[in-house]
Amino acid sequence: MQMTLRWYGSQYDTVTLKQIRQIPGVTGVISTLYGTTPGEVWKTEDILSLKQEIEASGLKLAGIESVNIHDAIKVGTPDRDQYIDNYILTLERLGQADVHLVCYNFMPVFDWTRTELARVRPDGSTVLAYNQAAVDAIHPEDLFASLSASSNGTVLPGWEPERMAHIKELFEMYQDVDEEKLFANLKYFLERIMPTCDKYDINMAIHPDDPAWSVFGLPRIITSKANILRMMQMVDNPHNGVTFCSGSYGTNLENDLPDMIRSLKGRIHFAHVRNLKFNSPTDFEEAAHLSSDGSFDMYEIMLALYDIGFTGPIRPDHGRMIWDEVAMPGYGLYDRALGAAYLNGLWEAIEKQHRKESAS
Ligand SMILES: [Mn+2]
Repeated sequence: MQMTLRWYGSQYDTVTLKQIRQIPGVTGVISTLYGTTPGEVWKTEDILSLKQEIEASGLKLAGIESVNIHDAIKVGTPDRDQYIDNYILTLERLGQADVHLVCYNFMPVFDWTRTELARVRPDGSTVLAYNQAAVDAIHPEDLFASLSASSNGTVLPGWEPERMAHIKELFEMYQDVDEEKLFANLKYFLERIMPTCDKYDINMAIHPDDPAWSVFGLPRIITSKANILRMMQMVDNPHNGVTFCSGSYGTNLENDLPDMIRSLKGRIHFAHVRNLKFNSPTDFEEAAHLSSDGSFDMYEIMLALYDIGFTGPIRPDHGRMIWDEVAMPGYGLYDRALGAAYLNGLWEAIEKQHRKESAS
């Protein structure tokens, strides 16, 4: 595996490439062109300048998170082919720039949903949290207002004000889209882009829906082992793969994370590894990465990745806000650096144990 950190670019991120470079074992970053909007064709010069800036710091651009999908593609409106053509052009330019990993999601309207961005934990750190009763009691527009008020002045990816200004129209667009239609539209999209992915060896890595169930009555499909295997089989190409995000699949306690990882051997192209602490099945908060701070066995998750021969980029995911850092919620430096060091430690132990066992 290659340990990476997500980086939002020098214009948007409070964390610098120099800081990331100094985290032991981190060799690359996962980034994107944050100024772009879904549906737009990325400019080669912008891709190359992002890549050069990262490489000049001694890091590698390990992949893109995300190239977002225009709603026309998810809804399947008549103009979707134009947007898929644009997506293909972006993929070609990324491939020509030697980028081979693209993370994306297929969630209607909202990327991820949390009800609090700074819930205080017993140690005084603050974390993102989700409470289903709070979601059920709020209108989506009000949720956006309350989240942006506590985002420390940053723009939350997936919750951009331009996008949220059209939230009513977005909900109307998805009115007739159910899970089956969403699956069909995803299949259509993947079938069209796969020849380009084959040509440039681009691994597409779909991010699970977060949380892994329907919110605000919108359909959600990338939520469970059965659904993700259905998606792998419906377009059975190794470039059609997964971002295994423990914190997103893990929102549903029925998902057995190590078992899911093992069932996706060869199709996990990217991993997000973080821990959650459940107070009830519908109320959780984002804990430190350490197993004992949350509800997941992080050793078993890393062991499963090791067992399937995972070699792709991995990153710690949302971190707690600690040591008085002010940053985008979930994306400060300190706790993600601790997360990276901890995951590297688990990996080293697993690797050495395995080597000892195979030598004896
Ligand atoms: Mn994730």
